[in-house]
Amino acid sequence: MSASVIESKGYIASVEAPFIREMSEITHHMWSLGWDELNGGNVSCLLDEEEVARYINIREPQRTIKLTFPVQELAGKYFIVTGSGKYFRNVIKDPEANLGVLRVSGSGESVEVLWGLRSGAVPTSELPSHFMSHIERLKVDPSHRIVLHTHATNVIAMTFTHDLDELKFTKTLWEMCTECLVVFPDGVSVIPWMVPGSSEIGRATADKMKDYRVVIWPQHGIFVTGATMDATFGLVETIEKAAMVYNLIGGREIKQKITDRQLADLAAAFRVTPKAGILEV
Ligand code: 2HA
Ligand code: ZN
Repeated sequence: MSASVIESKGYIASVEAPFIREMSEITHHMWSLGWDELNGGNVSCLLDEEEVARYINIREPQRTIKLTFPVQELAGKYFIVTGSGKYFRNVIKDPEANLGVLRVSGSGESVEVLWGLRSGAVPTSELPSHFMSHIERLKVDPSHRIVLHTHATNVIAMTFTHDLDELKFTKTLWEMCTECLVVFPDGVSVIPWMVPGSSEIGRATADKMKDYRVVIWPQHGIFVTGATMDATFGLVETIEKAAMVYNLIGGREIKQKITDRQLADLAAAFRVTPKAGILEV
């Protein structure tokens, strides 16, 4: 990555800021996995004011962008987000053009651009789903920080051939790799196919986020939340791996599988509580 440093009214807004570096690295990684073709995918991360202020002038916003959906609950909060129409492939080469650091205004009706989104760029088209998901996850998990959307290839493929009932979908994922139940005992949720970028898909996604960290968008991708980039990305990796196994064995004779009794034993051994209504033991 370039070590360029941008002087801004006495502050040093450096692309070496840990939160800018983390976003640059994770988007590059996701692009390398083939999940984020073209401008597919978007990430947002809640930041602490003190951390932002160490690298960026937070007193003089560069411009304000009106939101089509008010987010009073997030007033005054800081985020780093990917830009609308921006390619994950390019973030690492030019973070300032492809990422933005925002503060939600006091009224919750607009965002102030503090850094990045160069040349009039705007935040991700999925900002409604991101912001509404942040609101719901913060209510149930004070350590929540990240919302990540990606076009994970095998998850998308699985939504063509598998029943979209979320309990059945979760059970199949648990059965694909032993690790799955331990990593997401709370399961995955699924919404119907909807037009992306809309407030409607944002509301449907956020509604699921009251009970789940994961929402699958059929024939589109996956929305995942978490407290750290490692945990959030690791969750996507694990689900995508299970979906890959499902797709690899699809249509072939199954000679043995993990039984419900074995899944229950696994949960007991790792002290996790499987989502109710899935295992029959
Ligand atoms: O950012 O992934 O869902 C492009 C998308 C829309
Ligand atoms: Zn998408």
